[in-house]
Amino acid sequence: MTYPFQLPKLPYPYNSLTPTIDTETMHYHHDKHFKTYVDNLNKLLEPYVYLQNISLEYLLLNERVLPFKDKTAILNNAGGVYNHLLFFKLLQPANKKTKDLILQKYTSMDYFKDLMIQEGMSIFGSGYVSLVLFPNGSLNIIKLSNQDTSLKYNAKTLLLIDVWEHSYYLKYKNNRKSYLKNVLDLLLD
Ligand code: MN3
Repeated sequence: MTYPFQLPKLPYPYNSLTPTIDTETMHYHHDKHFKTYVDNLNKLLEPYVYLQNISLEYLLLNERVLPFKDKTAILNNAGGVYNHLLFFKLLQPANKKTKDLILQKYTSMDYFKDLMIQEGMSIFGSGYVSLVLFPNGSLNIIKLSNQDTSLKYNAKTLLLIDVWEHSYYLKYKNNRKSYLKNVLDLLLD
């Protein structure tokens, strides 16, 4: 995936996650918020021809190649594109392998969900709570601030939950905890 980046189609119908996530939130989140990251990234890269055949992952992992003036904006928007790609892709019932790995380490699904909720609640401001598998086989819950990505860990992302307010505010208002609980039930039941 390189410049010009395209907004991918949502891999399932917009209404398929109701009542956990309402259709309007899905439209705003995918068609407006995600699209804005894609559009902004393209706008930022437009003047820099030398960055236009570079993959999203490379841009995020090699900030030394980025122009000083636009470095932060490029990282924020490239991170937004990378995270939303994963977020929407993973916003479906998890596969059996992921569930087995969770049970192996955490023993009980409810216990694991509680840990994810605690971590998600402890993010100050915006970000993501994620379950990643490190190359050495260790499974860990990590928190990502704003549009930081897990790329630096070279880990496989198994779960990724957006806790920016735009992911829940229309339906859940300020109740991030209830959003987290319902999303975890959707992913892991
Ligand atoms: Mn989002």
